[in-house]
Amino acid sequence: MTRTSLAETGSTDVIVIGAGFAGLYMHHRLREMGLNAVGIEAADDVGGTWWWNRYPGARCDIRSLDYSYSFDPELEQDWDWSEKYATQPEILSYANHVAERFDLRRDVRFSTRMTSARWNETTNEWVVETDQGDRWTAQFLVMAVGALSAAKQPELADIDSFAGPTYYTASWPHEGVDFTGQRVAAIGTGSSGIQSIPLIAKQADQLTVFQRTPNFAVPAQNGPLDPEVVATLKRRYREHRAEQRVSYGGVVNPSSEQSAHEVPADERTQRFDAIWEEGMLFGFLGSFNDVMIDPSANAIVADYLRDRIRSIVSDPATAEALCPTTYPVGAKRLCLDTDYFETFNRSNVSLVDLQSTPITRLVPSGIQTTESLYEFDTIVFATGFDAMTGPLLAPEIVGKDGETLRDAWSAGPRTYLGLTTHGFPNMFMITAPGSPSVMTNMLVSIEQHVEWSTEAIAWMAERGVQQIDPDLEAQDAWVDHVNEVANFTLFPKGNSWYLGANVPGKPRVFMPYIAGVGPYREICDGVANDNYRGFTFA
Ligand code: N01
Repeated sequence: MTRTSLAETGSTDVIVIGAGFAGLYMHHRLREMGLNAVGIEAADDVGGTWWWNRYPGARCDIRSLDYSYSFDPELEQDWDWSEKYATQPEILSYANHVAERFDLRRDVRFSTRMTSARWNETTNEWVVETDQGDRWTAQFLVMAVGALSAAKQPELADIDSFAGPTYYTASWPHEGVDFTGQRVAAIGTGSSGIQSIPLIAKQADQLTVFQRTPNFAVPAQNGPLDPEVVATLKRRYREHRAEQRVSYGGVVNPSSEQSAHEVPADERTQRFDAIWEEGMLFGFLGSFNDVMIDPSANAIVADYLRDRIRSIVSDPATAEALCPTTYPVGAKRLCLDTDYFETFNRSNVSLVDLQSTPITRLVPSGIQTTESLYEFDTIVFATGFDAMTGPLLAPEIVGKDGETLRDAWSAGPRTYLGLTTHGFPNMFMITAPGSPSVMTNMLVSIEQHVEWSTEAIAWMAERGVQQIDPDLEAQDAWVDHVNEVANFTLFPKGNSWYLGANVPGKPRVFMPYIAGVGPYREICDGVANDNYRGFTFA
């Protein structure tokens, strides 16, 4: 589906950047409202994160029955997921199915990257340019660019000097990679590394994992979905969706009203065992009501998860190196794994702890650490993303008075409700900083953002209003509130991408709003019902 057309110029109602789950639903809603839209997408088809991240083992860490659109009751009845946690190919098939079912590709220019967007104060329009030479104008601009879509190169000296092939999990070759007979290095042990390492280990001759910070991981306990479970859920899917919408994380998980200190140790262990056996990733964070607030409650969960690592990994030194000790559980995103820790018991797998022996540089034959030279045929980088702000700041976005978004956010992102930012009128952002986004089931958050934004557009059309811009005071108050909620918890207590800590020089600001999707939805609805309190219309 590579683009072959010549540069296009034109005018439309809304320009939508991105054709992942957010962009697709936005196109659907806009069409239902009778508005014209032009979509711009860098990939050559729909799917967003699921189009790019094709590394072995890539799968969702939200249960497949939850990680799907709720906007169409027939769609959710017709589609069948095969496993508890869906694989990347299956999720991509779902995105393709939705695009076909609702004819959503029609308005999207694929293989096209937005390079700039400028607000024209005379015509009250956005002027968007692309790397294909297109120039589109529209009253509204929707940035549906994803939160984890700007891959990050690791800061390693002489990174290009390695003579063999290198692969990034975030832009994996579509034809796959055969590691048979190879000596492979994997750098990075976040979710992407933890999912891909067990499968690479099964194929490669040798695998060496370079770990800078160990992560807590919980086994997916994945498997085929029980048809009975599916049928039962499908019978009450509508109620289930309603529960998701008012939940904390966009999934319906039991959460405890008890403090970890109120419960005897053996009862706590039973509860943790049940969560572990169930493969309920975020169940650990809600296992007691103080896990993400009280360091000593958090330490109880951390001790349990470290004991699990020690019980799985045979070599005590390797087990200790794999145990996270420098941050609370949940302060770096919890990972969902299948046989990750077990992989270190294989004779062809070894671990290099970069805390004791950092990488000094790459060389043509491999990786040089302060201690040894390791020689490889191939290197896999699972080194993460410039999260949340990266995709929004990559193009040049220029708002009122010629101010760029990069300047406006030079000390960190500033949004009102995580949906809009002052000085950039008529620009809506889907799952941006200041919204629950990455802390939640993204499908639930995406639907809420798309619905809120399109309802605001419809409200403006009914009143003949041309321009919406959040007030600086409302935005400042929102940013303060987002920080206040975050600082009440332990979430900011790790060097995580939530904080931008993984990108050298990036302002350290806790970006997601962590009060939960239910309370957040109430706030957004309250603002809308109060005639869009905090916004100025022109
Ligand atoms: O990225 P990460 P990711 N030298 O930033 C290391 C979502 N996701 O792609 O922790 C050596 O978590 C870095 O080390 P450190 C999910 O939200 C979901 O794995 O910075 N190492 C870290 O170990 C997830 O959280 C799924 O010290 C370097 C790793 O690279 C988010 O995407 C699957 C380095 C990066 O881990 C990001 O996950 C995959 C260097 N110079 C992703 N630079 C699901 O299951 C970085 N590292 C749905």
